[in-house]
Formats: sequence, C-alpha cells, structure tokens
Amino acid sequence: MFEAFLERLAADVAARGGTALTLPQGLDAADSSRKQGRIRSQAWQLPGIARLRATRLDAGAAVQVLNAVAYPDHDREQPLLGIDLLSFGTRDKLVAVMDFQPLKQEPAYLEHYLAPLRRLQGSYPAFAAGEEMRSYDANRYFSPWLLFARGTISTLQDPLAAAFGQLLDAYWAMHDAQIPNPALRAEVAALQLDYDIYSAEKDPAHGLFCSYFGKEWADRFVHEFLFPGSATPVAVAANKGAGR
Ligand code: BLA
Repeated sequence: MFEAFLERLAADVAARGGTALTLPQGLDAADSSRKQGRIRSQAWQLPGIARLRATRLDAGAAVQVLNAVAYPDHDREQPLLGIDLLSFGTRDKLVAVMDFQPLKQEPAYLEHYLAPLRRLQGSYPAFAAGEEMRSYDANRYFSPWLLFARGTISTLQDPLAAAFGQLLDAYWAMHDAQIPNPALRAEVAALQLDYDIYSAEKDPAHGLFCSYFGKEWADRFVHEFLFPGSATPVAVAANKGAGR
C-alpha cells in the first residue's frame, strides 16, 4: 500500500520540477543478508525545497515502511514535511505519523503555518486521538495538530490513504503561499541542523536498521542520509561533549 503513496509523492515532485539528488555510495538501496528485506531511498531538490528524501522498506508481511522528510530552503522558516508510516502485516498493526514539523513552538508561528494541518486533523478523528510519544518529545519539532495513530491496518488503511493525499496537497498549498526571506537564512540553517541532530539521537528506527542491514550500514544511513546535519563537525563535537 505504501508503494502507491511513494508514487504519489514522486509524481508531485515531478510536477513541481524536482530533480534527483545523488545519494552517498551504498545508501540508495540495500538487501538484508539476515532476513527478507530491501530498503530503497531517493532524494530530490525542488523549487523552494533544498532536499526531499523518501525511503521505502519492504520486508514483506513483517514490516512495510514509508518515511519522508522535506527540508525547505533556508530562506523559508516554514515547517518541514515529516511522514513516517509503518505497517506490520503479520500483527495487523499500523503506525502512522504525518506532520508539518514546526521549527518553532511559538503560538504565532504555529497559528501562521499550521492552520491547514489543524483543519485536516479535524477531518480525521482516527489520527487525532492524542496517541502518546515514547521516544520523542512531543513538543520538539512536532506540531500540536499532527496526524498520529497506532491501530490495526484494517481500521486505519482507508482513512490513511485519504489523509495522505490531502496532507501533501495542504503542504504544497502552504509552501506556495510563502514569500522567501533571505534574512532568515542563518536562523533556519541552525534550526534545521538542530532538527537533524535531535532526530538522529531519538529515531526509534536504528534498531530495526541494525537487525536488517547491520550496525555499520545503519549508522551511515542515519548520519549520512536520514539526518545529514548530524554528521557535520558541529554535531559531532556536540555529541562528544555530551559524552556520546
Ligand atoms: C515511531 N518510527 C517509529 C517507530 C519505528 C519507526 C520502528 C516505533 C514504532 C512505534 O512507536 O510503535 C521507524 N523511522 C522508522 C523507519 C524509518 C524511520 C523504518 O525514520 C526509516 C527511514 N519519524 C520520522 C519522521 C517523523 C517521525 C520524519 O522519521 C515525523 C512525522 C515520527 N515515528 C515518529 C513518531 C513515532 C515514530 C512520532 C512514535 C515514537 C514515539 O512514541 O516517541
């Protein structure tokens, strides 16, 4: 089911004039030597978006994933687009998170950028049940109106398919309404860097990557592809300072 979602995302990227970015050697695809599983990733640049990345993990009925993040150009302080969809077929379990991930938590910022997401959440009660976060801090780079559910595939798959398309439409509409401001560059760059460092530290997927593709590949994937800001010298120095 997530393959159709990825196709929809890729079609939107193409319609917006996106161009493919080159991935670090060996991170565009990997096959598990331990269990049945294949991971594939792509990234694009498009007008106003410095980097949109997307990953599909296909491990048959055990687990299916679509994960994607859009990083706007630094002259835009708008939220990142964040998507994390996981389905565990053998357990009839689905976890879906879709958000406009805010760089700031100030009420004026949230009201300005998140009104469309708030409306969308209002139309999908299944994704507005206040599902609890265990590894992330819900107040850091997540919005109060994110679409988030853990439940069965049978109950969530139809609303998810409908909500996914509407989420993309809403994100592009918000994106198109922004006027870039070069004065924002330094601040937005610093906030996006912090997002990468924080996300690399908290991402609950590392264990899953290790179990399929080994620790060495998993570490590279997290720091060089998913959250490349977490591999910059400033991030490495910060982590050393924190004793990690
Ligand atoms: C949760 N994401 C999870 C979990 C896994 C992944 C295994 C735990 C499942 C659970 O909580 O029930 C898996 N994350 C992945 C995989 C990739 C990944 C396979 O990045 C592969 C690329 N996570 C994101 C983004 C968002 C996000 C962009 O990467 C934003 C929408 C959210 N994932 C997110 C949240 C949870 C989650 C909020 C619940 C974690 C928690 O309870 O704190």
